[in-house]
Amino acid sequence: MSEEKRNFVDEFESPDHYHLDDLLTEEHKLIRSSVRDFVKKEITPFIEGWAEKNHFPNEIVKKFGEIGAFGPTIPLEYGGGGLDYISYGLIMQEIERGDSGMRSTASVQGSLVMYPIYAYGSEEQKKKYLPKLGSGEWLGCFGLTEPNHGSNPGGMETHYEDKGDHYLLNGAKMWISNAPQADIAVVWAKNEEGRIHGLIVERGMDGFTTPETHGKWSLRASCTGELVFSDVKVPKENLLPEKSGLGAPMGCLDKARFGIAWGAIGAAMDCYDSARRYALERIQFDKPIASFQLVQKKLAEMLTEITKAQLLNWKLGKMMDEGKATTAQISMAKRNGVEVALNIAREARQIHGGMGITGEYSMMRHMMNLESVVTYEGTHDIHLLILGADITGIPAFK
Ligand code: TGC
Ligand code: FAD
Repeated sequence: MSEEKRNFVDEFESPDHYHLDDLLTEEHKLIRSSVRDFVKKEITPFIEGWAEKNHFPNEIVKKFGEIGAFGPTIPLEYGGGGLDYISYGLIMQEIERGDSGMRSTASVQGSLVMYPIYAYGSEEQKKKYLPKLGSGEWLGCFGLTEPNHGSNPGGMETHYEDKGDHYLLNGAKMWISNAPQADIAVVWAKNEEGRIHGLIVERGMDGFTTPETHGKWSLRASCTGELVFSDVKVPKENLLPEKSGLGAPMGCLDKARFGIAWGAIGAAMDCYDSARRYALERIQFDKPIASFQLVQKKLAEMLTEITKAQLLNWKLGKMMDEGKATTAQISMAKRNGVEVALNIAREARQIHGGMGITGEYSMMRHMMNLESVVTYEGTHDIHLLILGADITGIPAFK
């Protein structure tokens, strides 16, 4: 399926009111422009059709691999990009400027599948899986959430028993991005002592199925599903040996939440750019609507929030590179980025009037997508509580 939007020209321009490009290296700018060109060619002309038909374009996986969208911070020798965190952020920003679901595909593969194998895996696991994941030959998914345990993953019921020459895995995961198409799943499960470990489960293992989740009004171009394990025999060499406990999956989420902070601002930039153009072109009362103070207020506030978020993201990227970023700092950026993007999508849609509810423009799709982004990788309120615990020293989750 490749229904191109008729007469569609993606004229997106990046707002840079504060000359934040001065904070970027030439390499950063080159990476950003090459991913932006890719998105203009391979995503934006088709995305409304994919979203409308609830279609995940499988062919995008190989293409993402070719442009280095998978695992940008993983070393080159393991099939990653060997880049810094600002580069990773810029790649996520540009892809989500096109669509949050497309960014989901890339950030799950890089931060939630490649990263745990790289950080917690054996040398054999790294050599076996990472190059194929980095190139897009294989697609992976990350199974943490369960039907009865979303915000509270520590309560998970999925478990495995040591059967001598293999582990026997039982349980179910829900709401898993990429699941129906994935070749492998990094699955978090408890052992007989109740300790959480990561296991690599491969498609084709007996008793492992990945039913698709239907009826989503959000992330419609991303595929979501369940992971069901019914007496799945997992070879012992598929256990990630180097880290266990809830901190292992949470460490992956730190990386992915960083990507979301940048990605969401990409969606906001797209909405702002579309609203600015439309306001200048649309005539009411014999004037462009951009000449009315209330429309200018909306645009001025959008640009202010985008600029503030870009600065926050940039500083966070620097701290990630230095290995100094804390989970609470990442929570602040993820929470802020998504809230800013959701507000801007709503305001931009209003500027487009009735046209704003159609697939002629991107805001409605961004807005619906962002309802997932504000929920996954920790809900808006869970990130507030992570910040609250950091500020007061008192966790208020329980
Ligand atoms: P708590 O008692 O706070 O911590 C338990 C253990 O985990 C450690 N830990 C971390 N370690 C490293 N990095 C982090 N970010 C960590 N957060 C916690 C902690 O130090 C402790 O270790 P130890 O050794 O002392 O035992 O845990 P809690 O049970 O009270 O829960 C804390 C809470 C609520 C903050 C956490 O569980 C949480 O963040 N919940 C939200 C769940 C979530 O984010 N799920 C995401 C699923 S994946 C997903 O959504 C992918 S969407 C992808 C896409 O499509 O783009
Ligand atoms: P719940 O935890 O049931 O929360 C419901 C409400 O209660 C929320 O408003 C929440 O903030 C609130 N709440 C919960 N606990 C507290 C508390 N202590 N204090 C105050 N309020 C609280 N998971 C994966 O593992 N892998 C994936 O790839 C993945 N992809 C996803 C893709 C999509 C499209 C979606 C929608 C979700 C995905 N998820 C994935 C799951 C996602 O991480 C969870 O939906 C999320 O963590 C919230 O869990 P829940 O849906 O069970 O909500």
